[in-house]
Amino acid sequence: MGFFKIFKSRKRRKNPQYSLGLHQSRETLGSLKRILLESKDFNQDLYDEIEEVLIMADIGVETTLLFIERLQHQQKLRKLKDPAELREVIVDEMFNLYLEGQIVKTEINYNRELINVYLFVGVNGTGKTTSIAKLAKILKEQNNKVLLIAADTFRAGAIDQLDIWAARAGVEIFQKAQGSDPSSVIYDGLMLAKKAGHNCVLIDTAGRLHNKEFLMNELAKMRRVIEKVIDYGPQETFLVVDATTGQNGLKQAEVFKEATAVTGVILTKLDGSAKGGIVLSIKHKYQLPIKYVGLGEKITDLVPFDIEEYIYGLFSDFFGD
Ligand SMILES: Nc1nc2c(ncn2[C@@H]2O[C@H](COP(=O)(O)OP(=O)(O)OP(=O)(O)O)[C@@H](O)[C@H]2O)c(=O)[nH]1
Ligand SMILES: [Mg+2]
Repeated sequence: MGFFKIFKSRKRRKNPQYSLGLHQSRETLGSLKRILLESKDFNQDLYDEIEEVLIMADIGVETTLLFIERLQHQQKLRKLKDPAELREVIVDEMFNLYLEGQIVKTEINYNRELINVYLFVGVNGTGKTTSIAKLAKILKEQNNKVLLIAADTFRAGAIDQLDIWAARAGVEIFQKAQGSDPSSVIYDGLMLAKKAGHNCVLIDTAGRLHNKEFLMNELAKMRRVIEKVIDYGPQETFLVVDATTGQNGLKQAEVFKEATAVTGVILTKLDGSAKGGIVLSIKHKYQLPIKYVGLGEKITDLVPFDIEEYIYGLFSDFFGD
């Protein structure tokens, strides 16, 4: 049985945060329903229209073309008569596309016995600092002793901003003066964590452009410092991507992947984006798992990525409710 039927029959409880957060993307992809219901047969115009919507939803040209091929293949295989029947195929194939390839592990790497270091990187303004606060709160509620390290010593106000978020999350922060070498802040912060027994350390870094060589080199240095203090290195290096920047945002993924060993993506601002299809591009093109998604500005608006909730959130119109 495909995902569509399973989901329909299971009557699974949906997470309302996903449905709310994805409303803009759902409007984009929701127009597929009208296109399918209004089409009389499977002609090229129909597939062109589908293609246009998928590109608008930022699934990306490459992934969209592959996706359309799969729809056409399934249409023949399942001997479909009515374009409306493609709703089920679209949902099933979205699911398949996400799941295939490398194993998709969405939960974060975590070991109760170790100091878990999470490094956050990304371009300016993507939501690194906010996501750190949100994740800190989640980890704290799971009874971890959490420390934030303010290694964005570059932007004026960045340390104070993290300080405010630390207070909101109810966790501790390690900071030095603005302008300090970020690697030295990380070193001292990790030494403190070792001494004081923090088991989760979240490191905020300055937003950087992926074409600024010196900033990218700095990331490599930060990593070396982490490995010096904690020989197994960071449990995760999260690339924080702003969903509203769409495919442009994704170009960063490649460069950041080269500069440092990115282990997963935190996709923010999905609530303000009509480009929810970006999830498929990230997985299909860059083989990076999405670990969390940001669905709003509040401290509780970070949720673990869940492909079922996500596809349901995008296509709930297709399921008839
Ligand atoms: N709607 C919405 N806004 C978000 C989300 N995540 C972050 N933001 C907003 O995005 C803006 C930038 O967030 P920051 O956390 O400061 O981003 P940053 O990556 O740390 O920025 P720099 O340190 O300047 O590189 C803030 O106004 C946040 O409230 C989200 O999931 N949804
Ligand atoms: Mg920041």
